[in-house]
Amino acid sequence: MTPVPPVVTPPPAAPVAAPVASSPELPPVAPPVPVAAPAPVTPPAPITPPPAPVAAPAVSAAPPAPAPERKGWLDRLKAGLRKTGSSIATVFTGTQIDDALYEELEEALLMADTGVKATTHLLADLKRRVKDSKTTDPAAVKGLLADALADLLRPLEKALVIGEHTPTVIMVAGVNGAGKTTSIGKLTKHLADEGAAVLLAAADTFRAAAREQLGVWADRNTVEIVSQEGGDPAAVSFDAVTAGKARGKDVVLVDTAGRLPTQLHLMEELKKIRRVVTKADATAPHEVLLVIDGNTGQNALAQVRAFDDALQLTGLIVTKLDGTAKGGVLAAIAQERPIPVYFIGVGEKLEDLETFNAREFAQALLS
Ligand SMILES: Nc1nc2c(ncn2[C@@H]2O[C@H](COP(=O)(O)OP(=O)(O)OP(=O)(O)O)[C@@H](O)[C@H]2O)c(=O)[nH]1
Ligand SMILES: [Mg+2]
Repeated sequence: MTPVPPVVTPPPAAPVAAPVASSPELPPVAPPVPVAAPAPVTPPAPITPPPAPVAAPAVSAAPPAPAPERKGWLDRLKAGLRKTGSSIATVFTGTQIDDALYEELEEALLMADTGVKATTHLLADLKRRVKDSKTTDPAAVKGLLADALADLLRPLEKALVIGEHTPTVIMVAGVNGAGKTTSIGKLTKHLADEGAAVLLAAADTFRAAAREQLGVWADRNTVEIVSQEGGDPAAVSFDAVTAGKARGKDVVLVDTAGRLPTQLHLMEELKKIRRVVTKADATAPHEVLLVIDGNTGQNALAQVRAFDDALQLTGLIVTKLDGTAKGGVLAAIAQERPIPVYFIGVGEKLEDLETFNAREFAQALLS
């Protein structure tokens, strides 16, 4: 491929202005770039390329213990999933555990986008739990269902680890409007809060507005962005990874344009981005994330399959769970294509990205 001159926009409020690369070549040496984390106390430590990552950030996505601030968003998640919760809850309002209860539950789970396979699995598992515990109270069955669901979802719980590679290159894909760019903005804050230096790559070169949108998130987070007017998305990604290496960034986040899995030429374009990123760094991409809109129902599963087949996904971000999502699709994914859910999106603001916890999610869904 032909190297294309990157347009590097430095963060607007960087305390030490990194020299703007005015030459058409990639910056030859890593300039002392301040870590743009919003921690005011930390002096801008110059990053020397070879030694271990700045704070050896093993950013863990799975929280050891739920912090108090998790409560606020949990309420939002519960509110978003309320419809599912209440339709499942009515199943358990009867006086006995009988076939009618299980039939109603089956219907409610299917309505919640759980899909046939996961629903069948959950019902069989639940019946076993009811039998083993000799439960006779329908209200107690709800708790057993929460256990069954949490167990089904648990394999999706995984921490996003950065720091093993410098930079950790994370490619982000998904259908149009799924929430890719917003999630990248939120993820940038999450990573910066952990002390990681992040570089954004505007590989959605399809629309000028897409570059600008990512630029806004870069500004909000005070991080640098590599973009290019009307360029080739693979070339932008290549430049970004190269720049990330040169500047000792901890993470390079690559935003791509939305596309449907049926648009084969666009899926080929994604594969090309992936290949070209590997040319810039033989070990990259280290993560390939699919962003899915929690409202898309069973179609989300089709998206997971198609993007996984094309790109070998390493993780998912499920967005808009604060809205009208039914939530059951995560069970379907766990059953049929268990790819880790690193984060869930529960709003449009910077802080509205949360790590996924199977137990919390099961409880929110059934609350
Ligand atoms: N309520 C809510 N809205 C969200 C969430 N994530 C994203 N959105 C909104 O969804 C819309 C689309 O988000 P984008 O981030 O632009 O989606 P995208 O996947 O980058 O879109 P394209 O690049 O056009 O394919 C925006 O209005 C976002 O504010 C979320 O977790 N909750
Ligand atoms: Mg976008």
